[in-house]
Amino acid sequence: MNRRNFPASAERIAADINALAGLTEPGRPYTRRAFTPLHLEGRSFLAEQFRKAGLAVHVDAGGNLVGRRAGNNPGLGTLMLGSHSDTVPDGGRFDGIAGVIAALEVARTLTEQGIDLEHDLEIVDFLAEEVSIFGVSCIGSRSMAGIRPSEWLSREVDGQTLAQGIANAGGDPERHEIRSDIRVFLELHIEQGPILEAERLSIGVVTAIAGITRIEVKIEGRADHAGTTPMDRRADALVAASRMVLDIEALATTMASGRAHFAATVGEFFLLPNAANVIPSHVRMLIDIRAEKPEDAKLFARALQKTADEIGSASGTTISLNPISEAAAVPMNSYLQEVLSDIAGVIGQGHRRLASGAGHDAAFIARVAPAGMIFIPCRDGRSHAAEEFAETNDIALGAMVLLEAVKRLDNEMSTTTDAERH
Ligand code: HGY
Ligand code: MN
Ligand code: MN
Repeated sequence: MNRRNFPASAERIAADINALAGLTEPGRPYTRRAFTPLHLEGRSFLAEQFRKAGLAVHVDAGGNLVGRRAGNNPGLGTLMLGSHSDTVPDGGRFDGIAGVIAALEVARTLTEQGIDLEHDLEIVDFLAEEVSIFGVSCIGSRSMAGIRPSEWLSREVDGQTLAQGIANAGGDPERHEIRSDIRVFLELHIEQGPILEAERLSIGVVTAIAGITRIEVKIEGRADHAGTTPMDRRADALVAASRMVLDIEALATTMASGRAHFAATVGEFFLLPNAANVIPSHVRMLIDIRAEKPEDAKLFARALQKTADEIGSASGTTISLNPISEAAAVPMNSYLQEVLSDIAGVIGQGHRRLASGAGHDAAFIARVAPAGMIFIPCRDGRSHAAEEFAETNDIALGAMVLLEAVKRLDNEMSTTTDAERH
């Protein structure tokens, strides 16, 4: 299928992505974090586009924006497409957003082609997929799966709790809207890695989403005068933290040389009192661990504790490790991988299967429905940076794969009661 007569409109996709890119904190392209007024502005834009596409719009209890298109036979359940529109700070214009807009383009194209589905179709913008200002992620998709921890609701930033943030987004923090009617969930996302571009492939079919463990490290040293305190009588929290960061990088590099995907990063770091002439007394840092194999995450956590004990005693500091969140690795539905690979083989310009080192809402929706994901290439594999870039033609091609998958699965699942999908 040559790209010129694509039913999906690359121009429309580009217009939507650019409109959302314009909703960013001034001077911080691109920053539209969940639970901020800018995110709500982005939501209003999306709701308007959903309505123009003929979708009935609502926000569910979890704070997810949902556009719904009734099927001819609603008793069959719902086909769901979606991703997220919130960004990391100083992030990109495509991470999550490409998936929401591609899903919207599927809905538009179905209407333009006059196609009525048997199943209901839903397009979803999940709330707070990224690590939000509250330090936790996938708020909306965890709620849809009924597993958002209630103790998270009281997390507070600048006088706003997570519960209030969910309510401000239109949700109801007191309850989950756990879905049992979703027959299939499909998510398009930029790869956020270099493989598809390097191998000149247009579609990646995701095999599994790596597990994500986040551990808070607190290091307590002793504030002292930087000029008078002898070097051998210090309890310098920053020196201890620096040794830990280098040990974390070395251990993760060793583990990443294995066959399964592994990565560990210290991306969040706070230092007190942060004054030139005071020996640092406190450090708080967050470790983000990604493991395709659960046993690798456990092995790393044990080695981390050993390193912390050794560095603590050698530096006279107290180092504590506090697990913040732990999400297991999630395999994508094998039948959906087959369907997406078949379709990519017809529509795409080369495809392959690959694991995702990034986390996605699909990892949580997979708990309540068969879930599948496709990746499209991104320039130099960059993401979570303003340089993040994806070609709108690639997004349109991915949207076509989603469209063909929706049409095929709608047909298959309305003619057989129990096609092998799990
Ligand atoms: O952090 C992640 O893996 C995703 O981009 N939220
Ligand atoms: Mn992201
Ligand atoms: Mn994302």
